Amino acid sequence: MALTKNKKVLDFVQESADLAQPDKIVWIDGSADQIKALKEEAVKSGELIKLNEHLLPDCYLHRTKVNDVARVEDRTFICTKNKEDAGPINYWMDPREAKELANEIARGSMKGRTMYVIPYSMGVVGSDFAKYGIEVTDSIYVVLNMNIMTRVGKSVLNKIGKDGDFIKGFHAKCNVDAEKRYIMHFPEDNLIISVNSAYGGNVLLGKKCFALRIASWLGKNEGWMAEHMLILGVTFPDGEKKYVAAAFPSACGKTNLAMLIPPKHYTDLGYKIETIGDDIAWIRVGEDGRLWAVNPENGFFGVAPGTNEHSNYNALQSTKRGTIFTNVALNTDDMTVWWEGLTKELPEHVIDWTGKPWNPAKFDKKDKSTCAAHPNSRFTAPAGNCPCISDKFNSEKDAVPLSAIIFGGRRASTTPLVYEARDWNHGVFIGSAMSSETTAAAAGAVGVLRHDPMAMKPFAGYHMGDYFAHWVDMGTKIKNPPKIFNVNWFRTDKDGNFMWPGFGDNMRVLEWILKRCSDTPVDAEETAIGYVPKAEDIDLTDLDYEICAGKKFGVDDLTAILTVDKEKWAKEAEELEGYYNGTIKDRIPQELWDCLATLKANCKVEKKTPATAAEAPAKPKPAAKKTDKE
Ligand code: GTP
Ligand code: SPV
Ligand code: MN
Repeated sequence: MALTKNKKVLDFVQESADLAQPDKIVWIDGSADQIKALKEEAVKSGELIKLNEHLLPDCYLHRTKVNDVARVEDRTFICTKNKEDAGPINYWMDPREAKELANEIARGSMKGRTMYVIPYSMGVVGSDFAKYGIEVTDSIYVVLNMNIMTRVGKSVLNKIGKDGDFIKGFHAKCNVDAEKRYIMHFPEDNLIISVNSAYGGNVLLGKKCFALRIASWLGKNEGWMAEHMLILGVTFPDGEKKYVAAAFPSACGKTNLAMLIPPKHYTDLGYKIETIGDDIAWIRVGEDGRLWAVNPENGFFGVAPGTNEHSNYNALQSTKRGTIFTNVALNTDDMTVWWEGLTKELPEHVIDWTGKPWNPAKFDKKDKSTCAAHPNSRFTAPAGNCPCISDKFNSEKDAVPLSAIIFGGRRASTTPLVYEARDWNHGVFIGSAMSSETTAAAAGAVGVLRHDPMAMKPFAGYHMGDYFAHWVDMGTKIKNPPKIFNVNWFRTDKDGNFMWPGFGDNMRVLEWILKRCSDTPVDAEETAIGYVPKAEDIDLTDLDYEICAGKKFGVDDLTAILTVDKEKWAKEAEELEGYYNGTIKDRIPQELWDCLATLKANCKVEKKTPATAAEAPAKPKPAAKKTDKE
């Protein structure tokens, strides 16, 4: 029975049913009984495998089709009336053609099936930041994941009320045909359509589709920001708390940084980290002229491989109950889960992510096809499970004020461990200049260096140049802006070893960042690219990291990864100029051209004080660089 009298909701559900022709419509009320019954049904049909109730209570394993294991960027479309509005970096389709195509694919596709209607909230229901959505889907997996990742149920319909607005989301699994897979966004109609997938970011429509692509569009028009950022809080030994947001591309360390456990040296001093979010931040300007952020999600859709007790204890703990695992391996000895990096020893009796027995003897770390778990296998875990979740996370009023924004990516060379922007616009420039090696989070080649401005390349719902301009414009509205930094945990030596320990030891960098945000900032070195720490100001106490066999990390190694190589940066600037001049050109704000000119000038001449005067950028050279390994 329909759970609302809202005509717009009822019309959307009816239109969806008329198209897909399900046998049955079930409204998700969010009750524990209903969710329990759906889990039982999914176990019966084989869609979910029940895991060991004693070791992993209320946890399940799901395997997707092998052609459906990640976001599909080349099948993701922004469907605006004007192609220009979607911009050159997004794939675009005419909205009328897109709807016709989707209708053709989805027509009758739910025959013999049930269509579930999921009312959900991004943000705490009823809070100032909250926005609501209705997703219809024929997948129980989607219902159960949305129930973890968002706030679901009747309370949402009550808030939408009799004529409130919401984002419409239509999802039909169809035949999971990769050739007919489309993830379509209609920002002008508050509509998302997803067909022929049943995987994560393609189908949990509250996440990337709504909370980033549609929300970034709304944010531009309404004066706020939707970003691919984690949010964390740091408590200092004297009890003071500061908050930080960080944008890293997919599978580049947001979940890990958000749940970081500081080295013992720091916990002994009294430092503490709390998590507010690990993937998405909605950010507004507060009355005090600072930026305030919330995490609109209610769970973590985290990367499984590499997660273990030592690398990310808090994430692992989060998966111990009420979790759905996707495409990890099944340990049949005790019906628990396994993935590469969970334990050093390889378990013997394992079914791999495709459902076949796995032979540990054939496992070769360098050959992903021998892995038991898919490299983009994930856990969907309730945020409330996380041992270090912040008390601000679920509170109706509490956004958190940001002291710092951090950008970062996977860069084998060039980019130092950390550096600080000279001011807001320079920070925006640094974000716009981000490049990172691709990961398994999206279909396609892995390890290819590509531009991923602000980690939003796959997620900005409109023209990238206008998105940059929005950032610049926000800067004019923030009286007390956060400082902006860039980090790189992924520098490698000539043998491909990571030169920085990363994970918990990133606390050492975080401390420097926050010391730069204090009223009496620690000193820094002004370089061609911004402010870089003096090596002695990063605390290496008790750091015990072996870069490669027998070689322990020392101050020299720190100095090496803090060095700014002007020659490399001159090339970087030239390559960036090619990117700017490529497709975004006309809509790149002048402020960013000025920063580029400054960077070029700083890298060219040996000067004590870096130049700040803008020079006209030289004629473009097309971008050619494909890999970062030099
Ligand atoms: P999405 O959920 O895809 O947006 O990813 P994310 O940014 O949350 O990435 P996540 O924290 O899950 O990290 C993904 C991968 O990066 C894992 O394989 C981690 O082991 C690795 N990683 C994270 N932090 C570090 C680090 O500090 N150093 C190194 N070397 N690897 C890291
Ligand atoms: C990402 O790819 O950035 C993710 C996973 O966080 S997904 O939800 O699939 O987009
Ligand atoms: Mn993400």
